[in-house]
Amino acid sequence: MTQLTLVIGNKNYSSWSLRAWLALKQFGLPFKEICIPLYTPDYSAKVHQYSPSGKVPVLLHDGLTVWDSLAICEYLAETFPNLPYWPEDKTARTFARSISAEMHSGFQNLRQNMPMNCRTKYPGKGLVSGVQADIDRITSIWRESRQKFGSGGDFLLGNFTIADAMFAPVAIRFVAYDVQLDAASRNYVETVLSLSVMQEWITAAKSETEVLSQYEF
Ligand SMILES: N[C@@H](CCC(=O)N[C@@H](CS)C(=O)NCC(=O)O)C(=O)O
Repeated sequence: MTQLTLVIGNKNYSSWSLRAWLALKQFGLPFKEICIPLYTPDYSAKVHQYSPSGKVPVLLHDGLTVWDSLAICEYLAETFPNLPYWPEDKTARTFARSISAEMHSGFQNLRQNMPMNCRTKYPGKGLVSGVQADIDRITSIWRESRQKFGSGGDFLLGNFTIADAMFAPVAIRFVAYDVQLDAASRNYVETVLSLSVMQEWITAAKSETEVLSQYEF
């Protein structure tokens, strides 16, 4: 197999990087990792060596450059059709794609006010106007997905799919900010966080030393 290379940011803060990293790791694809710490003076120059958008994550494979987390996930699904990146059933797949896109394009209030931080706990912080509405929509998506399509396993569509990779950073946020959740959502958060690859990411994040004050309270 041609080498896969994933360019990511700090594991402690870069939620978009986590999504693409999980999509590779959880499906057992070997890849080389290049980490560029975010917002250092030479960050922009370094990341532009790989990414036309100047953002991480970026996947390099077979002479191709794929940037943006969802495009990377779709590229992996297309390139490795034998891996169950999306559910086989069309109805479930359509739902999975829709909620993945909704996560990718939405929830700005939650993303801005409860930035991902694997290292620190900020219980009760960030719950400003608009954030609870994002939390309510996310937990409603999770409940609906589990109820309609989740009978084959503990993830949103039963088995782990791209949809779980897209929502995984939210699980870290909900624990970090001690967000009050219904039982089904709490179970789902536990399922995601107990994945060994999630623990691997969180352990690596905790060993990082860079502190980005804009993501701390
Ligand atoms: N929509 C993009 C968002 C990527 C993104 O915003 N990445 C952040 C790090 S988590 C970044 O590189 N920021 C650098 C910048 O905005 O200059 C994706 O899904 O990959």
